[in-house]
Amino acid sequence: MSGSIAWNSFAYTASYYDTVTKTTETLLTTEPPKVGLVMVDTATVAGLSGTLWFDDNGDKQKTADEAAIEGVTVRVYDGATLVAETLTDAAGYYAIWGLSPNTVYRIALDKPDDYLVGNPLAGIPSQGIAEAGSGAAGSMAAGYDLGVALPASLGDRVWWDANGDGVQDADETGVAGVTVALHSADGAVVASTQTNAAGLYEFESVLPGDYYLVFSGFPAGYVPTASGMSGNAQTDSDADAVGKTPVFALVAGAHAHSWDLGLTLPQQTDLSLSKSVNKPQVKRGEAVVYTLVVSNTGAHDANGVQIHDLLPAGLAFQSASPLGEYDPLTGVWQVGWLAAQQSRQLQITAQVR
Ligand SMILES: [Ca+2]
Ligand SMILES: [Ca+2]
Ligand SMILES: [Ca+2]
Repeated sequence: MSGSIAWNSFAYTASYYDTVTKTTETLLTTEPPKVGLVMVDTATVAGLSGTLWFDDNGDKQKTADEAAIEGVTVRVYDGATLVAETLTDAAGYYAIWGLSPNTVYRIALDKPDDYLVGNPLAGIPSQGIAEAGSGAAGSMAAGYDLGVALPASLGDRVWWDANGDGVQDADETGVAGVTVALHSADGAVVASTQTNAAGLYEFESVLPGDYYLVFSGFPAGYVPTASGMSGNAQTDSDADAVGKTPVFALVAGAHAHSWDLGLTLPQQTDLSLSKSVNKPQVKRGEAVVYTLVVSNTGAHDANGVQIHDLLPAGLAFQSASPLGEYDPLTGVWQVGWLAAQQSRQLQITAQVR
């Protein structure tokens, strides 16, 4: 008999009931029954095999930098019945032989111990149930691979960028109730949430992959502030003018808590200018001093401020204070940066021609 091992026979006495003669007969000693282990006949069974790996980038492909998972218990079920189990080797490979041919089984990574701290799947949610069809008798169906990934999280804060500089300053507060939608790179909405009273939001247990965020539902009148202004992911804003971030890669196990949005009131005409003169009437040849005061009465710093004030032909420019800011030929006062609620003054001294 081929395919057999560990056969043994031994002395015995036995009888059997013959259904034809309807008598009890004693077995002949020349035909001993055999006991022992039977090697399964490879012509009547089939197998399943595959590989387990950490799919760090969530693309369902195993790339060279993604590690195999050794020592995971792979179980095969027929319906609810566990029919076989084995461990993955150092290459993450498993193979289970002795299954019925042309049968659909379920493969599961459902051994609780595997998910405990220090074990191969520690920190990963129980998963990996897949249908697997065995092939023809004598075949090993390959490719039942399972990529698993530690979930990632991301967040962080929508804030009121009071001074409009695109940076989360220590005295700037959060904005509650802003909607944050997490989209996969293909545009589908994966999850949605709102910022809390502190302006914070978070998505937990996100599978690795490529995503972008869309912020919406801003308080009336507010618009996103400029992105990338601080050079520090923790304090900058990350969305464009309509509240959408670029697509970013979220890797397995990452905690990407630096996706922020600054909201600001649009720049408005909040500069005022006053002009006074030191004497109401002047005579020819006298000096006269004009005082110009520009005030930023808005909530935002203003930059690139210019005042145009060309002296009339009857006045000859003499000096301006502070020096270097006023050009008497063009009449332009270069104020430059003017912080919110601040004023600047320019004095121009001229002589009556
Ligand atoms: Ca991958
Ligand atoms: Ca700011
Ligand atoms: Ca940021």
